[in-house]
Amino acid sequence: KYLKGKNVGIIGCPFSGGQPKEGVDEGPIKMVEYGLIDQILEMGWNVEFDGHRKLTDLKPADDPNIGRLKKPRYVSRVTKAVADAVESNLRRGQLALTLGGDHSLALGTVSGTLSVYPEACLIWIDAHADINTPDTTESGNLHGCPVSFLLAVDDLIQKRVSEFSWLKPRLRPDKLVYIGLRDVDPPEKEILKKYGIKAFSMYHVDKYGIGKVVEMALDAVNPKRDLPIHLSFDVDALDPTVAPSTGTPVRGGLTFREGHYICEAIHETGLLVSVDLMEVNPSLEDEVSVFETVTVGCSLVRCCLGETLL
Ligand code: EXY
Ligand code: MN
Ligand code: MN
Ligand code: MN
Repeated sequence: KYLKGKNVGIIGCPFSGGQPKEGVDEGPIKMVEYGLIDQILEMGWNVEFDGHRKLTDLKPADDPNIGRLKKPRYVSRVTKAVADAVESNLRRGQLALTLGGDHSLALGTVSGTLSVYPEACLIWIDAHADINTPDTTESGNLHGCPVSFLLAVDDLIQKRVSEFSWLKPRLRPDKLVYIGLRDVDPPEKEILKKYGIKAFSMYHVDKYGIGKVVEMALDAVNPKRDLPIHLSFDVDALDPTVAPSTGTPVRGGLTFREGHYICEAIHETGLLVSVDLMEVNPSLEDEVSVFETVTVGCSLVRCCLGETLL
């Protein structure tokens, strides 16, 4: 409906600055090495990919904490560049596919999407809510904060740091929905409650089944099924037995099929304009785990592009 034809622009983002573990920057590199581009071409898509972004060039010489926030300048510069890349892909009629990298990158991807499609809804698949503010974050890791920076609510905007002044908070709380949550910090729960943000935790997946949950999630943010969709998929939403090589694994996650079903069902709406696949860290765990995590990342992406539907 929003995109004409099967054109995808891939934004490879080797970036780990939003959290402390090295290796997550290798996630996009490994997904491409494992053949993701060819797989997408074989599905009949036109693919634009000019290699991974040189994001380390943006690293400032000095980047002291701002309050608790770690590497704020680096994260800000990188995510600004990513926002511009997503915006440019969308303006050229391509689906924007961003491969991470840590989830702070969503500061850029979601901003880019909302600058082209202000009416877009955001479906966030994650074990975590990633909605800490500069005040509530205990870790100071920006991959735990992107959603609070994106939200268009006055009392969060006041708390923002000037370093991120490029970022226009445009996301209305009623356009955001979560699936897969199971490790949410107490202040994050307060924020979800305060703004009435719809969230389907693993409890709801167990209770209703994934089919019903995706339907309810779409009903919440896209009741007429007419708005563009940004899907931000953190691979740690999957159970660690399915995707072990990730920095913040939490037991009790989505099964292989539940994860894929979400991507298939969202593809099926015909409304998907922007996809993030984040937090694959090929330097964690053993060789088999890395293989499983990278290949599941690739197959989730393919399902977003329609692979498994008949
Ligand atoms: N809530 C914790 C924090 O803010 O540090 C953990 C966040 C993990 C974020 C992962 C990537 O989704
Ligand atoms: Mn996340
Ligand atoms: Mn997560
Ligand atoms: Mn926690």
